[in-house]
This record gives sequence, structure tokens and C-alpha cells, in this order.
Amino acid sequence: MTRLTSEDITNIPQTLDQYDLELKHKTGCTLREIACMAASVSENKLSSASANLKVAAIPISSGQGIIPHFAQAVQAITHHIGFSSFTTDSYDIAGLAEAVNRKAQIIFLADDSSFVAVNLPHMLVVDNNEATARGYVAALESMARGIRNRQVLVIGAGKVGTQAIRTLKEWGARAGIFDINAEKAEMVAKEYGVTKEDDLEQALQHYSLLFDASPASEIIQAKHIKSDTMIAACGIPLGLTAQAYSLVKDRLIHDPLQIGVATMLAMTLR
Ligand code: PYL
Repeated sequence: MTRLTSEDITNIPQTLDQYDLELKHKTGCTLREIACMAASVSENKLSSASANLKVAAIPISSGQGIIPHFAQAVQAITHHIGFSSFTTDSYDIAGLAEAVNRKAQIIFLADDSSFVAVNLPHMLVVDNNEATARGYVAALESMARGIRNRQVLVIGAGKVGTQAIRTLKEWGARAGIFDINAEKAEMVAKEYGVTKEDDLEQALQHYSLLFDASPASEIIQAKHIKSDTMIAACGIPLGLTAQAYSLVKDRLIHDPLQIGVATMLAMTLR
């Protein structure tokens, strides 16, 4: 999992309204609607939950330490989709105690290997990897006006890519999987009965719907962009060259945290 930098996320709070407008333009859905779709939670359920539940984002100092603005970005995203939320003043264990003492029912916390949302009353844990995969598939479904029976190439057979394969199958898409580690791709292809793509260059020529869950940069180039190409790219950094980006930017979904966090919150309400 690529570790975000403060520069990746510092502008999230003040750009959420603009980001939501872009999402609506590209997919026809708001961030909140995508999260509900991804979590299979009704907007009414989300609305009633947002009126009753409080959210806390707790900075965690373990491993490589706190990423400045990370907890604040999480808090801003949860607030943006309607929840009362705060970032704890304390971090780690003291932050957890503060969150509970300030009556938060849902807490978000991340170390270097896991990022989870916990619904304390429901004793439910949601992982960012699953939520991100579900959220980006929902965004692709909306942007493509339906992916049932459509071929979708997943690049990257890691935790997010594997969950994306599972979710694409749930949505009736015909998924293909490529990973630089052919054995990883083979395992996922066999487990989920999807096509293993051995040659990324050939696959990018063939598929129009792409789900980039890899940390590789500049693997999607201008020559791979067709008039009907649509890309859901949750991988950090973005895997497109500048030329490819300029050709497909209106049909590209990519953010460092927004869709994943909004979907995590919706999934804690299931
Ligand atoms: C959750 C993000 C998405 C991509 N990479 C993941 C990442 O950067 N994880 C590390 C998060 C560390 C947060 C730090 C803090 O500020 O609480 N422990």
C-alpha cells in the first residue's frame, strides 16, 4: 500500500465541494450517492444515521508516524456527506479515549498497514481496501451507465484489486486481471473464475473499461486511450502519463481518500 503524503491530502477539506461537482458531472452521482450505492445502503438510512451518529478521526503515531492533515481530511469527508464529526486533539490511545468520551459512535484510525472505520455500537469494522474497491466500482458503474456484461480490466492483484474483482463479479461485469506478478494474477483468476491477462500492452489495447489498483506510474499511455475508454484509478500515484490524462480526464475517477472514506462510513451502517 502506497503511503500518502501530506501534499496528497492537504487540500481535500477545501476542495470537496468542487470534487463533488466533478463526480456528479462524470458519473451522474454525488460522493454521498456513490458511497450509498457501493455499500448497498439507502440514502434514507444514511440520512437518519447522520442525524444520530457522531464520527471521530483519530491520528495514530505508530510506524512512520502521523501524516499531517490525514485525520483532518477524513473528518472533512465524513462531514461533507452529512455527519457530525471531529478530529481528536489527542492521538493513539488517548485519542481513542477522547473519541469515546466525546460520544463518537464511529471512529476512523489508520496505521501504516491498516485503515479502518469502527461502528462501536454495532461492533462492526470496515477496511479501507474493501471500501475503496467497492466505491470505485460503483463510480465506474455510474460513469459507464452500467457495467453488466461489460469487460473490465483490473490492473493490480493486491488487496484492492482482488476486492475489485469480487465486486465487479457481483455487478455482473466480465473482469480480467493483470499483475506484474503473474502468479498473483493466476491465483486471483483461478479463485474468481476471471480472465488472466499476461500482456498488459495487449490488454490495454483491448479493454475500454479500466480499474487501476496498482501503484505503478505511467503504465496507461495516450496510445491506450480510446474514445470509449473510462478509468477508475484508485492506485496512488495515478498510473497515467500526462498525455493519457489530458485525453481521458473527463472519464477518469481518481482521488487519494474521498471515495474510500465516504464508502467506509456508509459500510459501517450496513
Ligand atoms: C489509507 C491510505 C490510502 C493509501 N495509502 C494509505 C496510507 O497512506 N496509509 C498510511 C496512513 C497513516 C496515517 C497516520 C495518521 O496520520 O494517523 N498513522
